[in-house]
Amino acid sequence: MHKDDPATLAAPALGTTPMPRQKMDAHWMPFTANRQFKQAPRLMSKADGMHYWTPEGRQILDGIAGLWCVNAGHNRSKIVSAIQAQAAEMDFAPPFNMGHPKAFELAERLVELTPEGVNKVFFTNSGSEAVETALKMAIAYHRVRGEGSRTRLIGRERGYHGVNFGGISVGGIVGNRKMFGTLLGGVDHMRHTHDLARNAYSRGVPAYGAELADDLERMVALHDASTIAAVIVEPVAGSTGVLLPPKGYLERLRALCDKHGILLIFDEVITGFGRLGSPFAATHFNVTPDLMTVAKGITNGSVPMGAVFAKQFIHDAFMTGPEHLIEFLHGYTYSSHPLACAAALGTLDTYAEDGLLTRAASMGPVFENALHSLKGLPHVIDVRNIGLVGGIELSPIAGLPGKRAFDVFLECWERGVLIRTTGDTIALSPPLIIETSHIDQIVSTIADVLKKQA
Ligand code: PXG
Repeated sequence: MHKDDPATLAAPALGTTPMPRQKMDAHWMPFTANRQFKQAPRLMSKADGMHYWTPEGRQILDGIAGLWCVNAGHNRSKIVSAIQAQAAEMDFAPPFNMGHPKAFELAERLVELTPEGVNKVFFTNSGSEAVETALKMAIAYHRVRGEGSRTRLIGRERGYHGVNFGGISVGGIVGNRKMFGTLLGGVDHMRHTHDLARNAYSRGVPAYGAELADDLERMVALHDASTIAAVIVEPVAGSTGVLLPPKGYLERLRALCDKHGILLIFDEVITGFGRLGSPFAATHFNVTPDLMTVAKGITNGSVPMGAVFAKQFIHDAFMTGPEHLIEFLHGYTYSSHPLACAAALGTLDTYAEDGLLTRAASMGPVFENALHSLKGLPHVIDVRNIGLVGGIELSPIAGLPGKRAFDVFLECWERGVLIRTTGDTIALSPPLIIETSHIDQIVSTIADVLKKQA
């Protein structure tokens, strides 16, 4: 390529040859401001431990574990070699009416971590697929045991359950719903639990709002319990801007579900695998749902995989009828894909060896103190935290919601720290291997950027 070719980018790669500017027209990027991105691309081409590197060799500290998934940090040797070995041994095995050993081994390993009684694993390839699977399982469960009128699903305002039709129907993020028609019928929503007036700057779970779980009683009063199959909530809501459950809220929801024969689904796609300082939110809060959805951290983000964990009784309800017939007509070509299973086994080994499923409990207080030091800085209106999850809510620029936080994100990237923003909230979810020096770098970078924005 001639050096004057306009497709040659000025920035040299580590002081050597200029990087050719990549063509970017064809790729329609997911959940991205495509035009903004393509004007000033943010590319990553290497990752190790707590860091990414850009193609030019700039080091970026990962404040969000990729996207809430790289809990053990990047490029972990056990995971890498497990994937490499599996790719060479067997690329694919059909998952329907056939099996491969690692799928069974992985399921057994996973149920060692789940709460008592949650001991069946159904594999998917993403959190969104896990959510669809759990919703279908819940409705079908009631039908197979003779209560086919229980078809209604209850979600919550501001909930995020992936992007498929079931997930956006029970979800409560308006931007993700409004473009896509009438969605699933027979869905209703409880109120969200965000309450800045009563709970701003709580450390850990907020004190006020457990009574919001009683919205389920209102749903029962309106629709009757005999029409309701399940309630789905994120125990800690991530994508909407880090909303923690008020003290006692999840317990109350569990009790109401029991009272009315409604299944409780915890969407643990971001809380699973150590994020809160315990293997799952269910184990952290000591509230056991009937179904749990997971993804992301199950393979440390290395190969796509999700799963639904189910209580024994749900599984058993399906195990009737002639034994040669399929009991649950659902599954994906890539359910329990060999590469994903190998990656997940390497991931569980890594988590165990490094004690990562509980590390957020010991690092949580350091993280909490650092985050709350941002109180009083320009535009900060709340700081929320639990385990290694942090939310810093900023006051929006009048008429331009989301812009303030997005500008902070862009400036942090320039300063070598990857954060995530949603609306005007900065969300942090670093790899669980994080050390105090990394926490200091993330928080001081955000602080400097906020001061500059004043
Ligand atoms: N449920 C929950 C609770 C999630 O957080 C999904 C389901 C969907 O998972 P998949 O694998 O289909 O993407 C998620 C995904 C963010 C962010 O910035 C979070 C997610 C996805 C994209 C962005 O908080 N979580």
